[in-house]
Amino acid sequence: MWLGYQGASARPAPLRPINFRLLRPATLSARDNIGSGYVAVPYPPPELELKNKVLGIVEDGNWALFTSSTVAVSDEKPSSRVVLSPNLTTCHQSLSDADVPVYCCPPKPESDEPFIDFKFPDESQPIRVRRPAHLVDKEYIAKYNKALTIMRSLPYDDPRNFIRQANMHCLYCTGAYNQKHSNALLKIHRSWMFFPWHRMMIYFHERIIGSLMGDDTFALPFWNWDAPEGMVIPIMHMNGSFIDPDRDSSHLPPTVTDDNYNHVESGLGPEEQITANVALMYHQMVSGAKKMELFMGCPYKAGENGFCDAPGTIELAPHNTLHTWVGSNLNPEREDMGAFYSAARDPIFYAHHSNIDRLWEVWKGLRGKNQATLIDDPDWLDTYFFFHNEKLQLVRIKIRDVLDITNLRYTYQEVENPWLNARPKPSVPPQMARHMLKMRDNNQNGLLFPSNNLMSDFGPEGRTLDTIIRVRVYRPKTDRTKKEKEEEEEVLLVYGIDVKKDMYAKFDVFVNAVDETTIGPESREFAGTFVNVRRGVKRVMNEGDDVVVKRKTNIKLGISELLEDLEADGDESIWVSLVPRGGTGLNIAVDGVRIEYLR
Ligand SMILES: [Cu+2]
Repeated sequence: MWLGYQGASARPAPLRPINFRLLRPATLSARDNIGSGYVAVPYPPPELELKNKVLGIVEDGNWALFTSSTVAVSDEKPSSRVVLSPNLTTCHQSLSDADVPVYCCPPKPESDEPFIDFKFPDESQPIRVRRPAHLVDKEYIAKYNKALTIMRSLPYDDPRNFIRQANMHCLYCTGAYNQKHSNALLKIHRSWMFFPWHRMMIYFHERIIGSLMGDDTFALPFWNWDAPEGMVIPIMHMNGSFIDPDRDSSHLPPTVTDDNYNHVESGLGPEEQITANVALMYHQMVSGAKKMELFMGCPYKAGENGFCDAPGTIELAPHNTLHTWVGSNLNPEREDMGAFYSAARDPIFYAHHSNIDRLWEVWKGLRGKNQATLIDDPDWLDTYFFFHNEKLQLVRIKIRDVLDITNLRYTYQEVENPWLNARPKPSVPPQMARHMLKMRDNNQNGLLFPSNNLMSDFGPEGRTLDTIIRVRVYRPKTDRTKKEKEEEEEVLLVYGIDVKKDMYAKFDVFVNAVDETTIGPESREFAGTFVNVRRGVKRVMNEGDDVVVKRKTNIKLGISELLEDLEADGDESIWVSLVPRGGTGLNIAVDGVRIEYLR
């Protein structure tokens, strides 16, 4: 017998919606207008109510009746495919590391609201052009600033309220909703949900701002941190309603962004930092992202078993790294930007994600017409979420709805992508490096392993990254033809990554590095990075039980091009170094490293 989720009973006793503010009482401000006793805008309109009742019950299978006040029980197994979606009746709180409740659920359960299905904006609407934040003019900033001020002053009951908007991210990053038809938590990071979910979020946010300023041509700016001119916190975000006091004060302008932030300062001068950032981008967008999954993240499907946990390149860095880089080092979890639950409280979040969204478009363009750039799996296409639109309606929107931005009536201003041809060079000439690595191989210095693939598996306990791990990894195939390489990307899989505590954790991966302590993304040996950003929650309270949300993670790093440049394509094994960063390695264990091939 299948037991449906127990709707309203799972909701915790009413907490003030913004209890996590308790973490930082000093930053409480009137502008957020939290919990004020406003009368909500009267909705839903009665004609919408019936539709909700119908659609909410039968949309993807033969499911029992769900309402927020009944316990749903069904004897029937789902008769059709179950797509990933939130069960809106299950919103629950979480606990931060300091045992402070994090509660970002809406004041009124979204399951009590009628919803409509998303419709594309009318084709007669102007195409809204998102421009680089460092290039927008004063008039634009003033209008946007005014709209933000209004958003902050709206009552918390109003889904357009600025903190309500921010809490949308909190809901879906902390696992505040269960998946529909399952007790598994729904999370939108570290998988192929990452790009589309954030596209939806900022799309609705943008439309709300446009309507508040009475300008349907309004488009969000993008923080162009992948180009030298944009590698600083945009000046517009240093004024008015764009300010967030909870940022790392040593990272304000004119400090150059560290797109591969190690949780400690890189010590690089501005020019070197820019070079490193550009090289990182080349790796994350070009050489390390030659297959869909490497860029988009792994397939994540409904139910416990379909869970996946291998993020795409851009999500790891610069996305994760810059979140942490912006957040305040004085706050326990680097709030605001440095923890997912609070990140969208900083207006820069939207410009950050606008650039992420742009890079998705750029990547599609780079892959060209002949190569698949869209996932055709219906489970992904039909995955849906709920957002409020500018008319305060709850909208159900599917991933398939947001795949063509022309349909959404927006675009990006064309800018130079300086990383496009920034293919890095090896730090040591490959012939010399091979010689030195061979010498190392012959020296029994305790760091070495025999050349067989089993030894790059560290066993069920894994190995802690308290120091650099160097391991020789066997390559099943050598000297593949160009065609074979195009068909199948050689992938370095670092598996069973166990981040023991929800906190910033990072290690970089190098191939055939002679001295990995002195190099970074500007060197060809750099194969990628793993970055864990805090959710800002320790436990998610689910159904009266604590659900342990920790689980092991993988990363997949595309290395075909890198191996060519390191002249290692004929070698039966390569040296792989895992280099812990920022003192975070004690908190990370890894089960092993191996080579796979990805079509
Ligand atoms: Cu996010």
